[in-house]
Amino acid sequence: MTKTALITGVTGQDGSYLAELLLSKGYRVHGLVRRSSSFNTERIDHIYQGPQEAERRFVLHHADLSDGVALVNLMRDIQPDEVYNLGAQSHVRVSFDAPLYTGDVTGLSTLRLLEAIRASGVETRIYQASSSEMFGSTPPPQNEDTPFHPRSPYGAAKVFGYWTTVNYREAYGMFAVNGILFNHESPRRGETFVTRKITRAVARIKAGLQDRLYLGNLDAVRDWGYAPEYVEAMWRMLQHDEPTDYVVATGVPATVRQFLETAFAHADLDWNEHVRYDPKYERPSEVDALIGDASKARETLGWQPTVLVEELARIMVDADVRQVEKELTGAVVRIDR
Ligand code: NDP
Ligand code: GDR
Repeated sequence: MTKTALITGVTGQDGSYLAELLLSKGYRVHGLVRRSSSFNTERIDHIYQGPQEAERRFVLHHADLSDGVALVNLMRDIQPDEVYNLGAQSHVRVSFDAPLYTGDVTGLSTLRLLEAIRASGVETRIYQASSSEMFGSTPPPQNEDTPFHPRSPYGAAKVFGYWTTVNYREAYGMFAVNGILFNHESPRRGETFVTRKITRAVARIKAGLQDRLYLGNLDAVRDWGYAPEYVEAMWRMLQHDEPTDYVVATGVPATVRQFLETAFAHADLDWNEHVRYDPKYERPSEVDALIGDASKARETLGWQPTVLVEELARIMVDADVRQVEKELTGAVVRIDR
């Protein structure tokens, strides 16, 4: 029987890979898209199916996570078997500038979605995109039993979403799970996250379009994995017999500086000649080190990462070099901010 899924945040990095994965498995996929004055569907344009198409399996709906009534209506109309809540204001630095907005969209919206499921009476499984940022200042390695100590409005909002999900599982018997995902990147990563900012700068410096790259803290340690592999873990969590929470990570630490070195070296560039410090990119309180222990996901779901940080940096540089070439030949028109 064809399964139906609803993805919030379908236009984002993870949402686009997850939509591809579910479509490849024969799902009917519904995606929530928020209204924007400019195009925000670039990552899913290649799988778009218009309303005229026969047997359409990918359907987009305009809605916003702040609109609880719209969420109830969507649940009632779509009757999904699985819901993936990936929508969020997901930028940690920005969450210090827009804390209330982030608390609402990233935190409270999880509750809105869970209530929409309850109010509509739909029988569905739900995945909540929880984050390693919830661990904040608790030292690594971090696993499912590690206490949370968030260091940003974003991290605190994700803690609210996490516990709300656990509560709906305990209170109402919902199949509701948290994937506590560590940083995962790809050529589709938003351009203001540090990995993509770096790989895009490498490609532009190589092409002579840019000379300087301004960054903040280079000492932060992160555990960077490859996004297409991480959406596979999300799907596996909802196929398991028991609803429970999982850490998803590579277990391999690297500093921002090491990522820089690998990315620049891959293009035969010396990062020291191009990178400058700008305090603007520092956070009021930083998360120093995140290194995940994903033993539970490996043992229970059989999930294991294959792309580690150095290969990831090379994949992203290669993709950005191709992207800049396309821009230069006029195949893609874009404005850089
Ligand atoms: P992105 O920032 O790439 O995507 C976020 C998505 O949420 C976009 O589709 C965005 O729409 C949508 N969105 C934002 N605000 C609203 C709103 N008010 N109503 C509806 N949709 C909204 O994030 P990622 O794909 O990287 O991450 C997916 C999820 O996983 C997020 O919840 C993130 O916080 C979480 N996460 C991510 C990790 C990572 O390393 N990538 C690690 C751990 C957790 P639009 O395209 O219009 O902006
Ligand atoms: P993070 O990712 O905060 O871990 O959140 P980001 O790439 O923004 O920062 C990683 C580390 O790099 C340092 N840094 C910079 N960061 C940015 N964005 N820009 C810079 O110029 C810069 N210079 C140094 C940061 O201080 C930080 O230590 C991501 C998001 O996807 C979240 O949604 C997700 O939950 C977590 O990963 C896990």
